[in-house]
Parts: sequence; structure tokens; C-alpha cells
Amino acid sequence: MTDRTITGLAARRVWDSRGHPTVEVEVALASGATGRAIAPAGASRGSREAVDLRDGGAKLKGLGVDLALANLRGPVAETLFGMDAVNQSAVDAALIALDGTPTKSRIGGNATVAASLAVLQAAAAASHQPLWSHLAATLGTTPSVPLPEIQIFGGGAHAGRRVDVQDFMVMVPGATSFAEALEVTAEIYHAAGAILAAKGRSGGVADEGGWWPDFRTNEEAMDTLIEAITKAGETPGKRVVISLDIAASELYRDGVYRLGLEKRSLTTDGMCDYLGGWLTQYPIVSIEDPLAEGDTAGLVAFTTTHGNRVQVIGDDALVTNADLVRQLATAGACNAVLIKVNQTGTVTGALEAFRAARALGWGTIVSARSGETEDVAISHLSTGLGAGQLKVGSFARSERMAKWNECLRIEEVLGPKAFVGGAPLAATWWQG
Ligand code: 2PG
Ligand code: MG
Repeated sequence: MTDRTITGLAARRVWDSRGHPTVEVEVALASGATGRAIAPAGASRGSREAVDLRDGGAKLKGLGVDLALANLRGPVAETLFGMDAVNQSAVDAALIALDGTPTKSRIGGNATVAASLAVLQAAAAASHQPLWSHLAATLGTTPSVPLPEIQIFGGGAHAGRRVDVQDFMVMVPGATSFAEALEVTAEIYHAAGAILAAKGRSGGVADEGGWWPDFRTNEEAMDTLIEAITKAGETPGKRVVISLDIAASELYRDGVYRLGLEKRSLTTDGMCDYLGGWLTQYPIVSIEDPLAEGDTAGLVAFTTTHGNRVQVIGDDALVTNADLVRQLATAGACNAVLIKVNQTGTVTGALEAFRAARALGWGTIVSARSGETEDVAISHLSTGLGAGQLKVGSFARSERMAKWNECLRIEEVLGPKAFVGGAPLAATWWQG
């Protein structure tokens, strides 16, 4: 037994930003150091991602976490007690072996991700370093402050499918610091709110804090975004650019893409042309899940046609899985990966996916889920790994703002020189 041996594990039910129950884990080490983590939850999910263990039944819409908590207090605690908290890969391998399923369905991805991250936090606490610097020190990475990717309008599964596209976002690669990027985004966010209010179309905010999308077409949302950027005193495509998450798996049924808002269906080719048109019309530099996870041919076609000028991010198709990253890279689909720790269920799984993407020269984007909490681990993860971008949702609601604010604190320590800015976006993508 050393100071860093895991000696205690507490699991409790807490609540996420949608008011749903989730799992919090607190791990204690022999030295007295502790680490705490909360599992987030997605709404638009890839079919191969780690699944949350939920109780089912009528209570709490079936979303109770008593079974996951029982697993944590029983088998997970028994497995982790006596292990070295610094040896994250051994801890995660033990969790994976205990679960024994490809999607963590026995122990629950919500249980494994909270346990894995709590161990990481405890190891950082034991080293008397903030998580970002502990990560950089143990992984040998150069920490940097990521470019924030911030939602202005939320749609898709996060807004009652009021518009088809899930995330209409801005990035400020022309900013000289994370702090400046947030300030510019704040102006755009509030300009967008004022435009909607003036049109009598304010409807509150969607799940991730973006304005509720009361639009007649998807293009109207795009045009209003351009209007908001302009109203904020910026020239679209100069220091501010657009980023989208189409979340196309949500639109894909029986081999076609159904755009509910505009009541039309598109084939894969039609969807490629539709989005390709937007790429010529608007200053879009990044597009996530343009085609569905099951439509690999579509993802390949889209990446082949547009991948030299736009970042094509795989979320549902890659589910933070190193093998899928390599497979899709070989096929020619995507050129960037979204990293969500709970999609794979362990810190080590997320690191493997990150490293696989880096080795391919791909872009790397650490992301929150639509169901979030006050947990700010991803701000540290993105900084410690030196990821290109951080995607957290919008510029409202404290489960989102907590993560942006944590990056401000980290930037204060690292200095604005550590801000990634436009660096990860190839010059051909961003002409500003
Ligand atoms: C996504 C995320 C965050 P969810 O699709 O990228 O926007 O959504 O957590 O619902 O999967
Ligand atoms: Mg997505």
C-alpha cells in the first residue's frame, strides 16, 4: 500500500442539467487525497457508444440510477480497492474486465465513466496539481488552451426537433486568447437573442443553452446566425467562422435523410449536395456528423469532396473509439474526432481514441454531452491533452459556463500564448 492506493469509493445520485438522475463517484486514496466526477448523458447517441445503466420502470421516466450505484458500491469498489490510482490504464482495464461487454452495459457506462474520472481526479489531487497539468505531466503532452466551439442556436434532439440541424455554432479562430474568443461570442450570442426578440420569436433556450430555434427553414437559422455575427460588429468569415453539428444519424431512416422542418427527404447524394451548397454560401469551417453513422459511403463521399477545405468531425460514427477512428480513416471518412469520455466509458479509452486521431494528423475536439453538470473535467482534459477545440454547448446555463470559466482560470496560469486559436484549422479552411 502506498499513499496513492485507492482505499475508499462513495457513489451517490445527483441530477443533471435536464433534471435527470445521474451518478457521482468520489474516490479516496490512502494519503487522504480525493477525486470526484459526475457522469454526463447524451440525447443524440451513437449506436456503438457505452450505454448508461438505468433502472427502467415508471419512476423518473425509467432513468433511475440505483442499479448503477449498487454496482459502484459493490463490485466496482471491490475491484478498485488496493489499486494504484496513478496507474489509470490498469484501473480502466480492471473496469473493462469487470464489465465484460463491448458497451459497458453490465456495470453501466455511467458508472464506469464516473469511477474512471474520479480516480484520475484523485491521482491529480495526490500530485498536488490541477488536473490539466497532472495530465500533461503524466502523458508528456504540451498543454494548450483549446479554441471554443460555442452554440448560438440549438436544434435537433436538443430542441424538440424544431429545426433539423442540432448545433449552429461559432468559433473565433482570429482571437488572440480564449478570453477574447468568449467576449466576441458573448456579443454574438446576445445579438442573436436580440434579433429573435425583435422578430417576436424568442422562445427561451434549448438543452445546451442555445436560443430556441423558431425558424421556418434550416437556412433561416443560418442567415440569422450571419445576421447576429454582423450585428455584433464582426465580418462573418474573418475572425469569426461557423461550425455545425448536423447530427445526421437523427435524420436517417430507411436509407434517406428526412428533413422534418422542410418536409422533404434527401438521398445520400442529395444530403451531400445540400450541405455542400451551404459550404459555398456560408463561412463554415467545421461540420460534424454531416451524414449518419451507418452511411459510411456518404461520409467518405462528403470527406472526399469537401475534406480539403472543411473539418469533417466524426461523432456518432466514431464514438471515441480508436479502432473506429483507424477504420474510418482507412476508408477515407472524416478528418477529425469528437472526444466524449462517456462514449467509451473510461479515461483510457478516450486517450486511445485521441492518440489514434493525432497519429493520423486529424483534428481533435473534446466535447460535453447535452446532459451536463457542474463537473469541469473536460476543460482540464482538453487543455492537458492539447486538443484543438472544446465543444460545450452554448453561452448560457451554468453547466456550460462553468466549463468556459474554468478555461479562463487555466488560461490565466498558462498565458494567452497557450491559446490554440486558428492553429488547428488549416489555412485553406479559414481565410480570415
Ligand atoms: C453531440 C452532443 C453535444 P449529445 O451530438 O455532439 O452537442 O449531443 O450529448 O446529445 O449526444
Ligand atoms: Mg454530435
